[in-house]
Amino acid sequence: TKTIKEALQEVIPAKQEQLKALKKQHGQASLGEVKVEQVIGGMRGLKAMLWDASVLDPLEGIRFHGLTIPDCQKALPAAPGGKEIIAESMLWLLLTGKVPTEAEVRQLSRQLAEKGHLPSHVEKLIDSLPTSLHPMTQLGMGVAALNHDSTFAAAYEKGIKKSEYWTYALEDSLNLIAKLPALAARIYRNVYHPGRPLPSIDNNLDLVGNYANLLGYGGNHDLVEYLRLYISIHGDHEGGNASAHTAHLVSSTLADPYISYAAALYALAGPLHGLANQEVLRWQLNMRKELGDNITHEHIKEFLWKTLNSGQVVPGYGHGVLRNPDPRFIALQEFCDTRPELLADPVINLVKKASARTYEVAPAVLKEHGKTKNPYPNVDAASGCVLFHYGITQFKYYTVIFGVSRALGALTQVVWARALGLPLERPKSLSLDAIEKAIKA
Ligand code: CMX
Repeated sequence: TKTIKEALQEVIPAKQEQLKALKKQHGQASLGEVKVEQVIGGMRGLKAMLWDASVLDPLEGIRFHGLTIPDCQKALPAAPGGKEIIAESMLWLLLTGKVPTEAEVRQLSRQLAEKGHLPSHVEKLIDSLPTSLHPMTQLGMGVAALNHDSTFAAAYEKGIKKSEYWTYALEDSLNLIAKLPALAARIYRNVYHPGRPLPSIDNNLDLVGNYANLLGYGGNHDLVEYLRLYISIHGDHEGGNASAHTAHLVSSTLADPYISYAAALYALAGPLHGLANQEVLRWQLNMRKELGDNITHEHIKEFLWKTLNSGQVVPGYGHGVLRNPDPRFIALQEFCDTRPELLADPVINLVKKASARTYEVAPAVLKEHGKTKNPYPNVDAASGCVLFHYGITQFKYYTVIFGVSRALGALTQVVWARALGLPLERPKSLSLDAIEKAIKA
């Protein structure tokens, strides 16, 4: 059975050749013009990054190396006794472009579990933080402190050839992914269940199986499966999203994978990006508080208008690229729909119903409001509500789970950027006067 490093080593030379030929033969070819509205409008639609592992189509949504979410659900190995995609399968696909065998995935699970414990300085750091500090701030601090043991930083300091960068970037990236469950679960324990003992990592379990155990939910098979699906499909969403792009930018300075991903986590922690899943639940619970449990479409419509008229965004709706309902939202909704026993639970039902009903009303209201280019739900519209159903009710923690997931894609690109020898990212900026001058010229 191949290791992930061996599998990667096999595919790197062809990509290096492809890049070399593209640069040599078509370096001066144009991929389109740059409009003023793109420069002043957050670079929407600007083709300016190389990112191989996933492509986001505005109408169809995400594909990972050409595979849609339903394709991945069919092709990628699940955990023993499970059905959902697991993080290791997705990581293998993202990194190598190949669908792994079951044996390859089990080997990767073991490799990650064996590296899963935290160094004591990180445990001490996390334990010293006030429990009132936002869990995302804590996660970023823990990830940054893991760079104490960066093999990339140590090797760079000693002096290594450029062609060897990727091997150290891979080692750090796998170490980081392996340690995220222990770090994220320690934060959860400290903030919400102080003093509760943390179980040790089981080398026979997959990454998310261990994460669920450490969170204290390992006995809930459905929640473990939900977390596996959630973490796999949140793994990558093209290169331009704020968190992945941040990791790419920071690592282009040859900062090691730990501090590159710590920076990415703080981009994820903004309410227009990953923090939206926390915001959705806060908004949805406020709706319930104000309108009670017998919510009608008319009530939801009024509540939506109240949000919009007070100048706030409707969290969980809209997207920088997507122009249709997010297939990740659909996959998470389907997870619920196939579990009638969950839908029958009154607590589960309340939140799910509220989000499903909002979905029935919000697109028409947002279209009438007339601002957003995409009136449909994104992944965050459903993800937090389902965690709430299963008992993870502390919604300030939700983006941490997203943060465990996004490492899969963002670190894949850090490894590939080193394998392809991509340079420092450094776009040109223009002043308002310079833009005006360029238009007149
Ligand atoms: N509710 C109300 N107004 C919205 C809106 C929403 N859900 N989505 C967009 N708009 C508004 C924008 O604020 C903007 O208004 P102004 O012209 O006054 O600035 C206008 O519609 C045009 O925006 P857009 O081009 O459609 O969207 P952007 O690419 O600029 O922004 C996003 C995308 C996601 C930030 C935005 O849709 C939003 O704020 N959504 C709510 C927050 C959210 O759910 N974020 C999570 C996204 C997924 C993720 O990253 O995890």
